[in-house]
Amino acid sequence: MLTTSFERCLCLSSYSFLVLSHVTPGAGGWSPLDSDHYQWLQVDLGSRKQVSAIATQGRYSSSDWTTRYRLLYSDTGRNWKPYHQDGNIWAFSGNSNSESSVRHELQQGIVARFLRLVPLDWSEEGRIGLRMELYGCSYWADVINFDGQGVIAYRFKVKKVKIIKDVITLKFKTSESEGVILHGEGQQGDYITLELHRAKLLLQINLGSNQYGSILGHTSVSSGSLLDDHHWHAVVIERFRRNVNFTLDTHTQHFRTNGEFDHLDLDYELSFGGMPYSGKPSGGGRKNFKGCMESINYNGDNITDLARRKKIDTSSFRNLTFSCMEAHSFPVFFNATSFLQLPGRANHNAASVGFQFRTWNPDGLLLFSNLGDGTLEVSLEGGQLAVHINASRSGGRSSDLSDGQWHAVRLVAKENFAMLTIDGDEASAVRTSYFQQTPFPPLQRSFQGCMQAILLDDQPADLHAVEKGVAGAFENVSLDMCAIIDRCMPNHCEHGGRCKQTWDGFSCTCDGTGYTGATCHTSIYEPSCEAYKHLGRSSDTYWVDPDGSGPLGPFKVNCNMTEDKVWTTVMNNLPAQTTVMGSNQPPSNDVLGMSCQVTAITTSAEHCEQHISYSCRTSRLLNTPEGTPYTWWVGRGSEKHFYWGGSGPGVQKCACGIDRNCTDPKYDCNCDADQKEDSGLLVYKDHLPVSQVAVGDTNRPGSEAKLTVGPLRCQGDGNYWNAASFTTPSSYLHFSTFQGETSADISFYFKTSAPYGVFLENLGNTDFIRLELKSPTVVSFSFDVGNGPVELQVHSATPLNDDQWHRVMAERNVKEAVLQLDLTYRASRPAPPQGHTRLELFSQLYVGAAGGQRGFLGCIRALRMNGVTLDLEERAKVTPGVKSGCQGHCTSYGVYCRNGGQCVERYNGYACDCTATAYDGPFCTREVGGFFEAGTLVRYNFLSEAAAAANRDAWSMAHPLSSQEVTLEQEEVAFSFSTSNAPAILMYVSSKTQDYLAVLLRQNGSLQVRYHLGGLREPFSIDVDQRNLANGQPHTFNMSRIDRSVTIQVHAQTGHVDPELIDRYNSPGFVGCLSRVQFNAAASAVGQSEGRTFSRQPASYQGKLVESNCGASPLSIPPMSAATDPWHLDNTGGRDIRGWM
Ligand SMILES: [Ca+2]
Ligand SMILES: [Ca+2]
Ligand SMILES: [Ca+2]
Repeated sequence: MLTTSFERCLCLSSYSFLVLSHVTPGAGGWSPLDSDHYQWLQVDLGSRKQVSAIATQGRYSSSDWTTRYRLLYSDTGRNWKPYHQDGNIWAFSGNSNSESSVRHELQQGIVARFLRLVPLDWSEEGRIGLRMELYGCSYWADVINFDGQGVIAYRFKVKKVKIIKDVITLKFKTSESEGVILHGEGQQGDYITLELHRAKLLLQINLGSNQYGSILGHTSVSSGSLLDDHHWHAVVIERFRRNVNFTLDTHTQHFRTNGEFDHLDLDYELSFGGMPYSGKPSGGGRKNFKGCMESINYNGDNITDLARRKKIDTSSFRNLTFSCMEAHSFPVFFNATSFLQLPGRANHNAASVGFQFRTWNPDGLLLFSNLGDGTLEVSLEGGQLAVHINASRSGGRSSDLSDGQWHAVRLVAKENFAMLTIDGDEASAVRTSYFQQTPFPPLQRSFQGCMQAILLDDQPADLHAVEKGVAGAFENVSLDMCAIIDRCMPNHCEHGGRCKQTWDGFSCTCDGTGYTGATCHTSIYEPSCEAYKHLGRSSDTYWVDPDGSGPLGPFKVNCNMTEDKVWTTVMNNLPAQTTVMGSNQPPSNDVLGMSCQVTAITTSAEHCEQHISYSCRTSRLLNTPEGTPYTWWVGRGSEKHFYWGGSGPGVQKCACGIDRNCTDPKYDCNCDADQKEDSGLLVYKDHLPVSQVAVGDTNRPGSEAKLTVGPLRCQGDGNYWNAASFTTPSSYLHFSTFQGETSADISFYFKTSAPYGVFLENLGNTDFIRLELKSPTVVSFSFDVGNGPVELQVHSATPLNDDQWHRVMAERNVKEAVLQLDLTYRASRPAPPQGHTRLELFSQLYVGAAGGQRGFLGCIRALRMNGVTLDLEERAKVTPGVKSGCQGHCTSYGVYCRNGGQCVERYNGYACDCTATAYDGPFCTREVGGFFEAGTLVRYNFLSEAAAAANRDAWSMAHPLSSQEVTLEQEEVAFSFSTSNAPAILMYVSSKTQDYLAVLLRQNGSLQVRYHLGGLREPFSIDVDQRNLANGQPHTFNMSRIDRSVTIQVHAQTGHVDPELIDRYNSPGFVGCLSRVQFNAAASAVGQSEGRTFSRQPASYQGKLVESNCGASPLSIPPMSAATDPWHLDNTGGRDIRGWM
């Protein structure tokens, strides 16, 4: 066999030296007689040691080596624990020949006396063969055994302590799922408790509560799972004021305590291992800790050492021991193909069986036995326990037993009688005395999980004998260890997604979170109103998530898209004119529900404002510029501000103080002189939103104050248009290393005419992440998290170097990787079930190029990585070869300008110019029309703009005919109308010559078009529709004429109409509604001259005109109907929207 020794050990920073295991001289290594999965090599290090690395070699000069292996460790040579890494039982890659050595640093150091190496795969040419070296250093620690009774009481030197900073470290191991590890409390209501609950660690802390409620300071954080495994777990709690780092083994959680206080005020003592004996009621019947603790350190005091030296109160212990009591539960670990066979009594028709089990799987066969004249089965079915005798069902219970916790089962069965007890609960005992034969055999799914404390006929099963092969039998069972993993801890489901697990993996339920994807990482909402606008949406209420996959949750805003720049409005929950009273000094706080989420909007906006108003009677506002302000408001970052609406930072004034028109010039606010009201806009964006107003002078006799804080209104979204142009292939922008270890999402728009280029890249040692245009039709997303490189590609049907904006979205999480191009192409790949999960990067993030690779030429815009928009524009300003911003948005977005509107390029974006259309609004889709009363007349002047300015009131052209004349060679005329009055002239176009064009309703309501054109001696008229159109209903009129060919459309009726001469006809004025008036919408058709436009707004009108669209239905069809629109508010409830579709 093999000998092992520690020759020496120096402990430097991480590892230094060495455990060596060397081999029986001459044998050249270890090679078992049988090469199968039941072989292992065990090392006894003599005492507990810290092991930091392992190296293996094949057997000397042979074809025997081990290609893959597991590592188990134990303090006692019993109850083994497999080495874990990245959430899995780790399989080390071993050797591929007999000579070269392969070394692995252990990411998670092991402290143990015994190690076992279990070969999983070995040389195909030979057998299992191994030489091994372990590296590490010595380890020594004080341990204390807690018997479930005794408690260590650490008394403070003074009766009350006020602590601003805590550092608490300890290790524990236990077989119990409940127990208080440490506890301290004070009379102010402060407390700190660390305890095990359902085998998870629970830290509860309260730094104090204010008079408004005792619950406010309570903070509870849970960590870990399955901690009742009788293995060591290390805890570190570091607190400074309200900031806490809570570390369990290798997982650290950072959180801030609730409430507003910074000090932990404790009285008298802190206790370890249970609640103190002072008889305070806060114990709540919680169990004391039973198990072992080591190296307990509290703010620099070594508690274990103090206990050993009897410098600390341990009087509650009956028997204090400084070594661990070992458990003797002998766990057995089953996977899907395992079985364990134990010998029972022969020829016996009764059975008594007891065991504990734990599993995540709702189904599995736990026990099968032949009775004297039949069979007995105990199985889990849907998380409930069921017993079958002779294939008959006899009982179960309703609660879920597949919850990962240990559950104790005891079954006594005899002939056709059985009694089942679960978790020692007599109430759950099932007695049954008759069975029916069922035609179907019971479920036969294998059990996956652990069992321990197996009793047969009230005797512990001799599993050592089974292990040695002298009794019973087993297959694919791991004896003396329970390697169950909680795949939901730490929880990879983000944003509150619920984690569900089975034996092999976990899945996330994202319903109602506002996020989607395999780990609920990606927001289903757009980040801003601006983004919705450019998806073609109109003004409405929308959910926005300004930081995307970042931690801020989505919220509702109103988006007003009727102006060139989008307005975002966020309401608050303070009613207008809220009466404030009963305070003679601040704070009298009014929390406005303006959270940090809103701050994300103000950060990216170009302009923000918020109206604030204070109406007052005997309640002063700010006081004189030198005096202490009575009232202040709290803005972004919890900063207090002492200026009022209409004023600005730095001066303690109201609007009237700035404008020098306060009612009493001695004061800078009207209310400081007891006059009515001070109101105005707060426009200093970096101070907004207003989250709190503290009003302080409302307690005098007759005081009355009313506060109104208007909604936050912000304009624009700088993030959406933040762009850079890469003008040389070698140019790039660099940013700090991308932090996306477990989840990474990257989205951006690009526009290029080059056939390839690297969009971005970030490297680690071997890990990397890269997005690239590989060819004109292929976008590639590649990365390596440690399992080897992975590449996803999407293939576009059309070339992507078309100088149009394209959107790329990529996400990589522990479950899958997804790449999406525009809304059309998507590729995804599941992550391997086991292996590396963390993306560890070290280099800077390069955008636009990467070392030695084909750089990107073109524009990149709105680059967001894990919810953070990178400021390409700012970085481009200081980078040669890269320009801020990007030209040419109209090539992509011009299609959004409807009804003939012209797309106009902007430095950061584009706008639609609707002046040559009968429409208005950001996309030229809002109709311009009006309701006409009797005598109302609207005039349009078809002049050049300069001429129009000079002749604004001209009915006809006032200057000599020129090339700027309207020549009626052809027309496009369209409008909607509704009226009940006939006859009427709907439209009349005249010129300085005798030419004219008129559309009129005749006496009987029928429609007629009349022309007088220069070449004709008499006007001609066309009777278009003989029906009475003066019926109050909306009608649409369309007509086009080229020379003498006229096409007219009314109500979608089309036809060529023969011209007919008629007499001149006089009509009274039109009463009704006229809209969508279009006359030669294409400017070139109006006349020959360039640059001629006619105003969409009437040049003048008489009488009363009320804006209306005449009840006509909208012309433009929204890009997406509400039913298929995932962003529409009605559709955010029940639907699960996968990916980025
Ligand atoms: Ca306190
Ligand atoms: Ca978010
Ligand atoms: Ca990695």
